[in-house]
This record gives sequence, structure tokens and C-alpha cells, in this order.
Amino acid sequence: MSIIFSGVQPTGNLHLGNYLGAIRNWVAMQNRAAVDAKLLFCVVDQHAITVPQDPKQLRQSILEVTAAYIACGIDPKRSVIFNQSTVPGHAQLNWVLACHAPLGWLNRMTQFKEKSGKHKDQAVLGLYAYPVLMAADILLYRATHVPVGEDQKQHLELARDLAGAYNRHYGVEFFPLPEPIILGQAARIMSLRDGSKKMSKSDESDYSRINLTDDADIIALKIQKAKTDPLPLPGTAEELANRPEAENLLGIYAALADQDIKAVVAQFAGQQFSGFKKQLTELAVAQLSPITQTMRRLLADPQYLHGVLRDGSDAANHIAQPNLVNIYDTVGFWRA
Ligand code: AQP
Repeated sequence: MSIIFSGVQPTGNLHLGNYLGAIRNWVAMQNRAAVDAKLLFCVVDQHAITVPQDPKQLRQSILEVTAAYIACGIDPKRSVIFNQSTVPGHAQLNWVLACHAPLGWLNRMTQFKEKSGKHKDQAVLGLYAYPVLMAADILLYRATHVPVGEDQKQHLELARDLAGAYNRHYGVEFFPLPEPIILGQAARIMSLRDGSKKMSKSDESDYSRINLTDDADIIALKIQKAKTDPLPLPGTAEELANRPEAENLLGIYAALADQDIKAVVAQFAGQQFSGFKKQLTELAVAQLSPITQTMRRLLADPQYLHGVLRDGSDAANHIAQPNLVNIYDTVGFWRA
């Protein structure tokens, strides 16, 4: 049986990268999943506090991410939607896995190096240990498949390594090795201001990303201001090498239109960015405005969203609890 797990941090406005790189793929997986497959989509609020958060804003962001999941097509009747901190098993398994995680493995994680910046000794332990908690998120449900953007590939490899280390250490076959599902075209959407940086919630410039809450005028303005280069659009996909901004914008078009990048390059070959950007805007607005409108409607009904999270938490705890009991017994903890 497939068990599919993924999540997003409630650290701010969800953007096109989260949608195209992750959530849209979750919806596709949900819609073609076998009847006995289990799908869990988590709002990973414990990960969010690895960088400072305003408590009131964090609570609101949890509802916003929940609304975004549903607005993008995650159906709470078919998938479990919940926030991580309501299932104590995540933190409990985190500790067990932490005791099997050599520092050498964690020292290799590039996201910590990027996020901790120049002042590594000021960075908090939680940011360093984040990949172990992520492994616990996945393994707690004995997930078999994890759809993520390409930026999370290294963390997924660590989760597989930790699953293997636990199984070997205790002589069990308890954790399956979770498979990353990293899907094509939109695996890494880059910043609109700098084609070498990924689109990110925490980028200081709001012009670097298209948020799922942006209206049509804002989307048009952001695409119009998006960084380009002075050349016309290329005639072949090979000519995109060393043109990161052109590659990113054409890639976004291809992902939104569900077309191959080569076909999109051929369609706009030799054209100026200005005309292409107008068509990209039309496509982005057509795809995103139904999501934005549904999100607004859902956020006007917080009771409904609370109900979804409550039911999701019950369902997630129901799956997690027996797994955690098994793990604690295997480790040798006494229980009443
Ligand atoms: N730019 C991106 N392109 C493709 N996929 C992306 N994802 C994030 N950014 C891109 C995918 O979205 C899922 C949830 O990510 P997350 O919010 O939990 O953490 P993140 O990857 O750290 O995203 P951000 O936007 O960069 O958040 P902050 O700024 O808070 O760190 C993951 O599957 C991710 O791959």
C-alpha cells in the first residue's frame, strides 16, 4: 500500500514555487491514487519555528496554508490535512532518530549552510537538526512516497539513510525507504529578481515571487518587472544555457501550460520579452485566480478550517500512535 506524505512550512505566503514544485503534484497524486492509498499533507509548524516567528502570525499562517491546500485541490475527504504540532509522535520520533544521526551526515546539509548564513554560531540547534525532524515526519507514517521540490532532495536522502540506520541497528524491516517524487518541469522555480536563487517565502523582496494570494494586477506588475536579459528569446532550448532568467520564465510558462519546455521555446522563438510576458501574465492569472478566490472564501470561515485540522489531526494520530508504540518497544523503552 502506498503511503504518501508531504508538507509545507507556514512561514509566509505560499508562492508559485510551492504550488508548481509541490502542491500541484500532490493533487495529481491524490486524484490518481489507489483507493487503499493513504495521503497525508501536513502543515509543518514545528519546522517554521526554526527561524523566529510572531505567534499570532504563525497561527494565521497555519490557517492560510490549510486554505491553500484545499483551494489547490487537496480534498480533506480523500487526504489527511493536519498541522504537525498536534501529533506528538513527530517530536518523539525525532529524538529517537536524532540518536542515530551522525553529525557528519548533518554537516553535509546545504540548506543549513545557506540559511544559517555568515553567523553559524548564532544559528539555533533546531535549524541544524531540521532534517532529522523532517525524517521523523515521513517515517512516523512509514511513508513510501514523498512528493517534494528538488531543493528537498538532500533531506529526503537523509531520511532514507536514517530509515536504513534504524532498521540495521535494531535488526528490523520496520521503515520502508521513502521514495522522493520530484516531478519534471517545475521542480525548481527561481526568483523573479535573480534567476540563480530559488523562489522563496523568506526572500525580502515580494517582487521575487508570485504569491497564491496576489491579485491579477499584482501578478501582472511582478511579471512585467521580472528580471530578463537584453537578448530576444532563444530559438532552441540549448541556447538557454547561461540565461537563467529566460530559462526560469519559459519554464514557468511551460509548467503552467503543462507543456514541454522545447515546445514553449519554439512557440516564442526570437520574440521580445515584453510580448512573451503579457502571455505569461494571462496564463498565470487564469490558473491562479480561481485558487486565490477559493482561498479568500475559505479564510472567511475559520471554523471550517479548524474542523478540517481537527479531523486531520485525529486521523494522523490514529496512524502514528501504533507505529510509535512499535518504535518505543523496539528501542527498549518500558511502558505501563
Ligand atoms: N522555488 C521552488 N521551486 C519548486 N519547489 C519549491 N518548493 C519550495 N520552493 C520551491 C517546494 O515546496 C515545498 C514546501 O517547501 P517549504 O515551504 O516547506 O520550505 P522551503 O523549501 O524552504 O520553501 P521556501 O519558500 O524557501 O520557504 P522558506 O523561505 O520559509 O524557507 C517543498 O516540497 C519544496 O521543495
